[in-house]
Amino acid sequence: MNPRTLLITGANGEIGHGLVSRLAELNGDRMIALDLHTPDPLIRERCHRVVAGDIADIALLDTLAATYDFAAVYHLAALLSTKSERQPRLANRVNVDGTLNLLEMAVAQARQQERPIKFLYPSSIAVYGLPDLETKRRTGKVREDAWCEPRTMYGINKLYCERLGRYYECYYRQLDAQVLPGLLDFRALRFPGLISAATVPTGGTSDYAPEMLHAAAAGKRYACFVREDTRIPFMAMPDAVQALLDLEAAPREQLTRKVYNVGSFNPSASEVAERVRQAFPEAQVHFEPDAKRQVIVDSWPVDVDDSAARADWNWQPAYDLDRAFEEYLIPAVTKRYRRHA
Ligand code: NAD
Ligand code: AKB
Repeated sequence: MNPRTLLITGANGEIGHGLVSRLAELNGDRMIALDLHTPDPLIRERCHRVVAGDIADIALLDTLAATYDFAAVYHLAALLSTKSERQPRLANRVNVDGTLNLLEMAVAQARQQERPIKFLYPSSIAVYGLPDLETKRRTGKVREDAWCEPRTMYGINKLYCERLGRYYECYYRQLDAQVLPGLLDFRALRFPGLISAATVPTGGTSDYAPEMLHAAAAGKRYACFVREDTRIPFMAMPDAVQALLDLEAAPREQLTRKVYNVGSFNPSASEVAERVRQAFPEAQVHFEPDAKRQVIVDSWPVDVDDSAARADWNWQPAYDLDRAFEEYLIPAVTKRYRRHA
């Protein structure tokens, strides 16, 4: 069988690192990596081609589309929530206009190749917006269609792009004389905060958990910017990558939704600190909440109801909280910082 060609935007980011490494282990897919910043050597050696460029650059996307027949697009490039809140117009340009450019490119490719193109879109728990802590606690796990009232630019961008994906798959150019349905096969996951042992996040608001862990492993003090009782869902990076691959591989007829919640574990910030202190007894973690970032995290749910993903495509995380820390995060970050010492 000929290798498939995949376009991965934002390949130099946290998920990009995990996804490119996993795909390289798995099969012979040809990966074309696109990122604003020149992807690092680890990405370069695993990809067929790496391109340093902007997803806002339509001429660049046209050139890529003229050169390759993509079977799937993993569209990871984005500005995350804290960065987006600081530069909302730029966020809209990257997160919305950039996504629109990729959707246009994918539909044009599907027409040219006369087959649907899969479009994998990592959305976020930031699409939810609980109005206050009491409602957040009372609500517990949120279902996909509840509380979609985001209060951040990033959350609004993500929710809109989920809907753009549905539009491009189901209603694209619906007034044309000849409507061509099913050109795009859009599939989105609403990820919780992700924790990777290999990379340190930047620009997100769930970053306190991975930052705490990496700081402790590196022997640095850490001031956690949320309260001890803050609780949102998290996931270990290998599970996030697996979720993307499993959703991509799922037979289309089994999917009852375009957008799925996926969850794993949901420790409070003090429970994360406890795990970190158990592994690194010298860790210097203290809590110094930033009132404004706190409001954002407080508007995100305590957990997600991912029963649709479990029923439709057998989603099941490999890592619960214990396994994530004991078998993945602690051993891998210890090794990482020992190597860097
Ligand atoms: P990241 O910030 O680590 O990576 C994003 C990458 O996109 C970066 O390498 C950046 O250089 C690139 N990028 C930014 N603007 C670009 C542009 N204009 N053109 C080309 N590339 C550009 O983020 P990540 O954690 O890898 O997240 C990937 C995706 O997953 C994002 O869409 C994010 O919203 C989503 N997501 C992440 C998390 C998480 O906790 N990490 C949770 C939910 C959803
Ligand atoms: C962020 O904090 O912005 C991301 C996310 C939860 O989408 N990590």
